[in-house]
Amino acid sequence: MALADFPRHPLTFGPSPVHPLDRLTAHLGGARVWAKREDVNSGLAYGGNKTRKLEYLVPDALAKGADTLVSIGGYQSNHTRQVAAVAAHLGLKAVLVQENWVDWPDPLNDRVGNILLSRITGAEVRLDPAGFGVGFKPSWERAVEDVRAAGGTPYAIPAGASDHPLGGLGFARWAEEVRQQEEELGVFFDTVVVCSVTGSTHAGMIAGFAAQDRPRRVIGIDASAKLAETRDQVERIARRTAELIDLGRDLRDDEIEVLPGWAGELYGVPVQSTLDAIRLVGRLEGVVLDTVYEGKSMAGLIDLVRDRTIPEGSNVLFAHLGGQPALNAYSALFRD
Ligand code: 5PA
Repeated sequence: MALADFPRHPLTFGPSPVHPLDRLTAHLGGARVWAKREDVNSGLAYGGNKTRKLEYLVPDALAKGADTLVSIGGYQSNHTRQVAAVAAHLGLKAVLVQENWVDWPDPLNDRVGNILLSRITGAEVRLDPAGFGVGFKPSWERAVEDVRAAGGTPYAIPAGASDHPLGGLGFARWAEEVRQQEEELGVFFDTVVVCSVTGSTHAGMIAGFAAQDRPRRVIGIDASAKLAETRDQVERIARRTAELIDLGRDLRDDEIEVLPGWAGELYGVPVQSTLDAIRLVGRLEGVVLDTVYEGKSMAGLIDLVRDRTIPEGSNVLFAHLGGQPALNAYSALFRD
């Protein structure tokens, strides 16, 4: 089936904006840097990359008669916040398992930011002490069972909506959207930089861009600090998505590129390069990045532009995937 034939339930405003980051470009003195803004892609609780993925899961959930979306993430998960808002928008319930993925000492970690928004939009939030891991968890399976036992019809959405048959479609479509925007802008983005953790954002892009004629480099920056697992997940989902949209060929290994170097030691804990990137882009552009994801992928982009891995003369597109609400749980880092 071609991508265009999959049912899609629009949850976004339309194509997300693309614009140059001219002051950052001048500061770095190399490739021209642009951003495509998933952080402002929807009116549902600030949107973000999961809102795009959910556009393809929602028709499946509705077709199956679901009345409750069940998902999982850390206390400050952006994904579960978007599931909660989408459920509210559709008149469904949401049950969210929120695990202690990040050993972060902020006393309001389980109160402010994303988890606050999930509560406001009506989700049932279940705090769970389990640590970071994007695989299938007993707590999530229990939540699915509980909904069923109470007479509901659950629809299970894995961490980041990634390890789901339709999880890669949202960003395969993103690739097509980029192609159209390039035509309008008269520019070609030879390099795309994207943050990768549960993998289907990056994987969907790989599958989507592989269907286009002009080759480009899609660089995933690992923010999980578990490189091998993230790379496996990206590869698996990219190949599955390529098959699903009838790409007609196998993906080559060199199309799957996840780089380590900016995640630090632990998922969710920023390092110096993360904080430097957040301050730099905030001060030069007025664009806000978060401490868990986008600050890390931007730190990668900055270094790759500086060291000419992304050559001068390139147009590099930074996929801004959202995530700012979590900053509320990191306020102590920005007091000075
Ligand atoms: C997330 C993920 P993938 O998980 O698709 O690789 O995307 C990484 C990513 N940027 C990048 C932002 C702002 C993100 O929220 N967030 C997860 C969450 O629970 O919020 C799935 C981990």
